[in-house]
Amino acid sequence: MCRKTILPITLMFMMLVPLVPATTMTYDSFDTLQTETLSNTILTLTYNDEHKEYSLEDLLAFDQITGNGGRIKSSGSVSGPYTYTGVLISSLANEFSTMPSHYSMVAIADDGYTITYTSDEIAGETMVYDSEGNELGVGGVSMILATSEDGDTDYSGAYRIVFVNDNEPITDASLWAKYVIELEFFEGSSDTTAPEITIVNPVEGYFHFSGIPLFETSTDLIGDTMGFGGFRVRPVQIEITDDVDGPEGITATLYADDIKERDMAYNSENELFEGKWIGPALGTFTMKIVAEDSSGNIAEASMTVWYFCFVPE
Ligand SMILES: [Ca+2]
Repeated sequence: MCRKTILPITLMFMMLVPLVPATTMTYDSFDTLQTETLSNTILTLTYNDEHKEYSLEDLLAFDQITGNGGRIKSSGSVSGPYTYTGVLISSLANEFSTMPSHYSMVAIADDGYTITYTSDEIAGETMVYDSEGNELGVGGVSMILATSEDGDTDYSGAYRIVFVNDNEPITDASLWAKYVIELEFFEGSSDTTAPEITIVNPVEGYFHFSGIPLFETSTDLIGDTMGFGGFRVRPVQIEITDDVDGPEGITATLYADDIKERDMAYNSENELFEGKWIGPALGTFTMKIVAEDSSGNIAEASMTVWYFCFVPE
């Protein structure tokens, strides 16, 4: 009797032994599965130190936008247009319930390269060109993170930020971040640097007739910089540069003794902001220029000008 019962117990024990490594194997497989899931992450979204990770499948679960778009380099060479499908950047921003209505973004590439986007650019307010590189105007395009180019999810530069619509808009290649792995959002603006202003006209220390600098004044005159007949034929001209904004993102205002003279307009031919300073007045004025970028950073530049004009506006 005794020997008969031992055999089944021994058999049962022998059967149990392989179960131990089998259980370990199950855990190993589970770890591998988890690692694979993490390495499937193609995009991280960051806002206020909160990170969210997305696989391609996750991105494809968003509402998809399909449109056409090409890019133009500063050299003038055009790539595309191609057909892109992807997710609106604003849809990605909305993944954070606390995202304010006004936000900016930094796109980070796999090599660490970054591109900063203003809220205007995220809303598609960027210059659109035709296939010849001629400016057509600002806006009318959607900014998306493209999950496919011409139907291919494994395209060169994936995943790119692109600007598309139903036509064939061409936009600045400098805004087409490629190999993007992370989008970091900021409340308001990440741009805290004011524009830089260079006064081109009037020319300091010159006598101007109707705005045209004629000759250098000698120091015993009424003022170093003199404007006779206002700045009409040649307006007040300034050069403004900004770390983030192009001219369409900049506003410039001309003041005389803190009284607003006018808004200055960008002249794409000489790439200067211009504004006439006209109307009857006589005396020494502080001419002041105030420039503001799209993030609200303000710069000022001023010049003392002896001004005389008797012609009405
Ligand atoms: Ca700036």
